[in-house]
Amino acid sequence: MLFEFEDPGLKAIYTKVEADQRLSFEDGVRLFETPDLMGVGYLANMARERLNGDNTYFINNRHINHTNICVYNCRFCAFGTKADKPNAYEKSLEEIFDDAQKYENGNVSEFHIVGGLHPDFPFQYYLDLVEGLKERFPEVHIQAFTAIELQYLSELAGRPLKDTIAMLKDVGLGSIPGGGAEIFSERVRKKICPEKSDGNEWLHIHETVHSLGLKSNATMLYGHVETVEERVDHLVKLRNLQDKTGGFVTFIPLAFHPENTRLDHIPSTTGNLDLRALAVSRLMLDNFPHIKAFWIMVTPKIAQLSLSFGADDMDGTVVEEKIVHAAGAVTDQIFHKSTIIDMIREAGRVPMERDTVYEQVQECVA
Ligand code: V47
Repeated sequence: MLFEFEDPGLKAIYTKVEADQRLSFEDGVRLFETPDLMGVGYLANMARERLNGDNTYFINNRHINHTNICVYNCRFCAFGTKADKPNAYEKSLEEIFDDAQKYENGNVSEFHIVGGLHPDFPFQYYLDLVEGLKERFPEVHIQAFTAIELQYLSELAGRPLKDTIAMLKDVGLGSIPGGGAEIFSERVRKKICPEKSDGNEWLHIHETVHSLGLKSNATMLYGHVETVEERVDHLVKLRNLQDKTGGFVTFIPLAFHPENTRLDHIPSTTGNLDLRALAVSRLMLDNFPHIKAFWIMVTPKIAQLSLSFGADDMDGTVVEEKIVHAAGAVTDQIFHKSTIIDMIREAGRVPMERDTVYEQVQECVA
């Protein structure tokens, strides 16, 4: 080993990573706590290159946030609002179909759809949304509705969760995004999102999704009131479910943005924590094929650096993003394909355009 760890305690973890052995809860805590960020990055890069080589994935996609009106009042969220507030909006199906057409004539690989839990939209709205997009854009994969939304839709439909997801799948739902996981710790959920279903329910919903043959992503919201132990516990719970179902494709650590939220006394995350969260995720989630640095969330600069700290995916073109921008994100909302490709190449990696579930993957040659 040529690399010199500043923290000699990381050598034992190096031995495990080199032997492709599973890391323990205590290893996860050490990786978050050690001052040796470069050492953590070195280890994560070993795991990243073993799993994905130099490949760095992105997708030509469009995010759609159909409404910000929400029955919940999560304290970390600046996006959700009430119908009588001036910033409230709700999109009709026709508006959404028009918006979908606006970027590249709808010639994208994925629509990524997430929204508030609207008090009045009927279940039929969601069926028509998915079905209408699929009819108009049959080639586009629809990744829609977080676990929290799915649970709410099942209540709206008055049907068991599994039937509700199956009905959405029948009209064209292709996979489920990773949102709503926040941090599984009950202590933290009580403080930041007391109305939301608990961590076990989130896991159960994804298990149900996987049992229906759909893939999904997972997230972790970090940088608010959670402890290091709670972050590691979150990762271990995801790893356990992935052992059971194999249905997760990508993990995305989400950096908390405090502005305009009821937690705005908390400082924004640092570059050190953003890189570390990605690196520790890569190391702990040995059974997740991909780790995504969502450039909107961590800034394009950190996303680019993170390609040497465990991440192998940069999300995509995005086009329109409202959730993190409501909470003060200063990043652009759109990156053209050529910009993403240049950033990946500049970081010494190989840009690979993918579909949502990495079934069709193509190296960008031009
Ligand atoms: O569930 C809300 C988070 C999520 C804030 O699956 C916030 O590929 C930071 O899940 N600061 C929605 N985060 C976005 C999401 C996502 C994004 C990109 C890709 C994928 C994927 C999923 O955003 C919410 C919540 O955890 N969030 N408010 C905030 N103030």
